[in-house]
Amino acid sequence: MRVLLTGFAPFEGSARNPSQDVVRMLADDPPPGLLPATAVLPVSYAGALPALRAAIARAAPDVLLAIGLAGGRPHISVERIAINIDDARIPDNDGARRVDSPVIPGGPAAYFATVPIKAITAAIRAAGIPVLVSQSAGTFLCNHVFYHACHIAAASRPGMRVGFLHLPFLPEQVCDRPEAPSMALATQLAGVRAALAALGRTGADLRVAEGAAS
Ligand code: PCA
Repeated sequence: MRVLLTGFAPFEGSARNPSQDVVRMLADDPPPGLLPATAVLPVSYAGALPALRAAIARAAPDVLLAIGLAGGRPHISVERIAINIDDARIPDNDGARRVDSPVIPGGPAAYFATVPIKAITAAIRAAGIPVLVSQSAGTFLCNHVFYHACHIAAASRPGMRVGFLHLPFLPEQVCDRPEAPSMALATQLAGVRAALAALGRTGADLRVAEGAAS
């Protein structure tokens, strides 16, 4: 199984992004039997897609697992759905801001992740790490890249499965607001390792409920 892991650069004034840290650590110390290709994408509407395309062309992956930060969530999120909208509270790292514009004009309203999200969630939970299936990857660069990745798979790489994980803040990112939830880097890394192990084990997904009641 050829795996491409992507993370994102820091954004919104922070010096860190746990997705970048985790991807770099997995490049340096890959799981047994898996040599993932890795890339850190810029938090930039102009730059993210070319970087993603280049990484996919280089790696020709069977599975693309993209990873980003969802600051404020207390758990790892296994994203179910990418939607065709950019609508951001903040500008990207180039100062560009998008409000209510489609990621791809004329594209489908949404794509579902094509990795087994329930099996991944179960594996992360079995490792003792807080995790939920998430029904929204937001409407900023993470959803933007997730949508583009799904679109590339649908349009030209039918063999490539696509998934997205959102990670919490690192403790170092919330020192000055200790009420904000965070998760140690080692725990985040263990969660992504558990997700990769699940990808290696399963093609079909588990049929267990994870959805929200409201
Ligand atoms: N998180 C942002 C963009 C980059 C990242 O790591 C998001 O959730 O859209």
